[in-house]
Amino acid sequence: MATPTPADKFTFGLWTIGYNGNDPFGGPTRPHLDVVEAVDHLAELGAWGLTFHDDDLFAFGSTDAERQAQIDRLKQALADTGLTVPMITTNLFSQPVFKDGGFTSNDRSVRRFALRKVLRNLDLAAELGATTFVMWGGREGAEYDAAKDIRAALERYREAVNLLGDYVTDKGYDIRFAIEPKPNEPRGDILLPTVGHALAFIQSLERPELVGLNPEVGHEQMAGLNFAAGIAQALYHGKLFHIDLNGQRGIKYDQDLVFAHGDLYNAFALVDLLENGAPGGGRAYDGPRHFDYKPSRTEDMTGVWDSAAANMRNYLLLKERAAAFRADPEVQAALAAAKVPELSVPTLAEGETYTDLLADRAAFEDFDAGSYFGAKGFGFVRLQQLATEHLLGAR
Ligand code: GLT
Ligand code: MN
Ligand code: MN
Repeated sequence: MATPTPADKFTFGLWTIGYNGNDPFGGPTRPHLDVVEAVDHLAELGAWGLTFHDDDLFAFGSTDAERQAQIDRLKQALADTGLTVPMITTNLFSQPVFKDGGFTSNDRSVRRFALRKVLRNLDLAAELGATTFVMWGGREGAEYDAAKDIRAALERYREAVNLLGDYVTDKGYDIRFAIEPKPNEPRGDILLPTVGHALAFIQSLERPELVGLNPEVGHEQMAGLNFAAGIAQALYHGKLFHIDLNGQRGIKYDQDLVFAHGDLYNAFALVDLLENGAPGGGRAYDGPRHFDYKPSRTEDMTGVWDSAAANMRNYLLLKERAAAFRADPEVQAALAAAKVPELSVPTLAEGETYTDLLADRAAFEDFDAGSYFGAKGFGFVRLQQLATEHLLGAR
């Protein structure tokens, strides 16, 4: 059962398996990975799709002919393997021209260039049938407070996303945007640093229905936040448009480890939420399970493909563990004892108003708050131990 098939909807960024090991302290440790080889290997491993930045597929500054040749090679590889391209994204961070950002650079000409780069990439997304367009604004930020007018930057961000919404609407493209938050790295502070910031920003847009989130495990954890809880809130607002799965161990640089190689408890909670978290049970999110990880630079190409497979296997193993957790009668009893289902009961009865509540003496005047629980606890620790035992395969 822990063998991936396309029905599992596992997808990988070309920049993930294609990461050559380059970091701020040392050069590449692996050769360049060609897109056709990437597609072939992913299909063999049971993945469903490939995602990429424009500059991953054809080098920045390519001629139209060079660009088209790479698009054609990709299309042929997709046709040969059945792999899909459900999402694409734009690189607005690698080239020196974007050193102060793309949509929010202090320099207006850079902002206009960034928009043109994205509009061109939207046409490619439509051509390839991608329905999600991710926007990670890694360079949209600053190191120094006086260097960036944050409110002006947010206004320019808004202007950009509004324009992109007009474009896909006028063109009739079946594309939605997914903003990917990150607190820092490469900028000292990045705009829209967490899920919560991005949710608030989306509500300020002219077409909020076109824009949602692409949260990444490690990015929320870099901010010390609970990723599964953030995903639950994104789902609550109907804004989980895409997801970047990987691993992170604590508040430090962006590790992009294999999924579940970081905070294993939170990975378990996340898979349980995605697979079993719909109201009444079942899948709470149906989109791609997208891995955005970096094979460590210590690994050779065998290690790259082993780590790609490990992402998918870990997801499926956690899915099995989560199913066993939910099916365990002791877990169900512990959930009930902890009153977890009771939180879904509205606090006021149907039709009840604050006037009725004020008249209800049992709710206040006669409510013995001081000794209500007596010595009785909720049993949350017992529930967590049951989760631990399922996670460890002890039940
Ligand atoms: C970059 C970043 C990722 C984003 C990618 C999309 S690019 O690798 O670290 O988190 O998802 O632009
Ligand atoms: Mn990351
Ligand atoms: Mn990411």
